[in-house]
Amino acid sequence: MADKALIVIDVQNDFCPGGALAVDGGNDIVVPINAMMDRFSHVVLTQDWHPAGHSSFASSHSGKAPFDTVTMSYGEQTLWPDHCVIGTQGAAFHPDLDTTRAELIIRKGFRPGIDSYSAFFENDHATQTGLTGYLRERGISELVFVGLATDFCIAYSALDAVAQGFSAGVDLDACRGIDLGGSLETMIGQMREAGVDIG
Ligand code: VGL
Ligand code: ZN
Repeated sequence: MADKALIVIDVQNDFCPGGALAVDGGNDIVVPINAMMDRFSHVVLTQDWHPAGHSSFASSHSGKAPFDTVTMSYGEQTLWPDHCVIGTQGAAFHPDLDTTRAELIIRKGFRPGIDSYSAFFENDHATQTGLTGYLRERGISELVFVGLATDFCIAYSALDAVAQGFSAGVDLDACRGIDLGGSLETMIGQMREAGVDIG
């Protein structure tokens, strides 16, 4: 087994049915993801982790509704329902996710003024989470992404991974998407074009 990591993105209660930003079928991928872990020498989990009143929440912008967009200092930002608030049940991992194999848990989106879809960079494409350094120091160069949501956190993570020279794959059977205005097809196309191995 080469130094290959399974990167499990945001399998948290708020992205599963019944959660604040539920992704259709989000809970269906938990068992398949657990089963995949044995095929990898390393497992990393990410957790969307926002303070109350985060700037990506529609409730923080007067007159705005979830899924509207605003312009932030770093560019256009989609607004979301309040979700994954630090320390809440919604921010916890799905109770059936096997977290025992995880060597690292990366939390992202905790700066009040900036959102973070990617596991590597926040949405300004400059603020780093530390994941790149961790993987490089440990000699891990092959990454497979699974989790939620395909067209946001998975796509941004996989695109950043290839841009930084990692080999990156996405196993779509173990991902589910939000699909805002065709974003699922758009982002899958962008990943393919960038050289992400879409399985
Ligand atoms: C995500 C929207 C807002 C994701 C996180 O995990 O894809 N999407 N925060
Ligand atoms: Zn979020």
